[in-house]
Amino acid sequence: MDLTELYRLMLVTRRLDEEAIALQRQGVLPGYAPMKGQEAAQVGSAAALDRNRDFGFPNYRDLGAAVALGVDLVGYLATHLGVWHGGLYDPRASRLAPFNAVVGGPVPHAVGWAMGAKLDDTRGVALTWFGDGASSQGDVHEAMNFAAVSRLPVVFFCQNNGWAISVPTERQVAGGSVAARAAGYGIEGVRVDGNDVLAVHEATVEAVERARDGGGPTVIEAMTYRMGPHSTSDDPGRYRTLEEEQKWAERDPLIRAAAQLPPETLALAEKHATEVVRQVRDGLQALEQRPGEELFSFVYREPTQALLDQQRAWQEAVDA
Ligand SMILES: Cc1ncc(C[n+]2csc(CCOP(=O)(O)OP(=O)(O)O)c2C)c(N)n1
Ligand SMILES: [Mg+2]
Repeated sequence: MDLTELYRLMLVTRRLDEEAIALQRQGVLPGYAPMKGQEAAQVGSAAALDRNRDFGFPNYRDLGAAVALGVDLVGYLATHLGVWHGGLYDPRASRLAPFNAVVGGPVPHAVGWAMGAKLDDTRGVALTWFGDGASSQGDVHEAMNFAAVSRLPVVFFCQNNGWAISVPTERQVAGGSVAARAAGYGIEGVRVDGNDVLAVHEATVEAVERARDGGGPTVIEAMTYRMGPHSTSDDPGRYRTLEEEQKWAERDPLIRAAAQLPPETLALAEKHATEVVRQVRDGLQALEQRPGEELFSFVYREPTQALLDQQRAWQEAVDA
C-alpha cells in the first residue's frame, strides 16, 4: 500500500477519533479510549494483513486497525455505545475480532487462532495489538512462548505509547525493551519508529511474510505516543508534563506523512474523511436499541442455571 492510501486511512482514523470524543462529550457514547498519535502504528500494521486469510485481534484503543481493515465503522463504534455484545459488525467477514478490554487479552486469542491456521493449512497469519503495559502481563509471556515453541504464524504488535494509564514505560517494562524479549523465546524481535507509517508497514509486511512462510512469530515494538488521555475519563495532566506532550506533538504521524504528499492529495483525503465521519455519526445516532432478551444470548452455548434465573427475573421485571 502506498503513502497516499495509508495517509487517507490515517486521516479517517484521526477524524473519527475526534468525532468519538465529541460524541462522548455529547452523551452519545458512554466512554471512549482515544488513540490520537497512534494512527501510523495501527494503520501501517493492519494494512499488512491479507483480508482473505489473515485475522487481527485488537484492544480497546485500536480504531485505526478497524479503519484499515475496512470494518463497518458504525458496527465497530457500537461497541463503545454498549448496545450489544462486542459491537455490531461481523468479525468473521471483517477479519477483526471484537476488541478486548482485558489488558493483554487478545494476545492468547491470536495464538490460538494461529494454531488453528497452522493445522488447517490456509497459510493465514494472526496479528495482535497490545500495549507496553500489556507486555508485562503473564498471558502475553505464555502466548509468546507457546507460539515460539510451535512456530506459529503470529505477529505480536506492541504499541509502546509510553504509558499504561499513569504508569510510564520505564516502570512497566523491565530491561526497557519489549522487542528485546523476543530473543528469550528464540523468535524475531524488531523495534520500529511507530510514528513513521511506511516504516511500520514495511516491518509488518516482513513479519507477516515470514509467518506465512513458516518462519514463526515476530515481536514488533512500535515506539509511539498516546497524545490524548487514556480514556475520556482520564486527565493526563496529573501524571505527565506539557513539555513531554509538546515534544511528541512535533512527531505527529499525520504531519510527518503529510509533509511528503502534494496539497491536492491532502485536500482530497480531508474531504473523504469528512464524509466518512458524517456517515458514521449519522449511522450511530440512527442505531436502535437491540431486543433486551439478547442480553442473555450468545454468552454460553448452553446457558447456565444462574443465567436462566436472571433471564426469568429480567422478563418478570419487564412484564410487570
Ligand atoms: C487484566 C486487566 N488489568 C487491568 C485493567 C485496567 N487497565 C485498563 S487499560 C490499562 C493500561 C494498559 O496499558 P497499555 O497496555 O500500555 O495500553 P494503552 O492503554 O497504553 O493503550 C489498565 C491497567 C484491565 N482492563 N485489564
Ligand atoms: Mg501503553
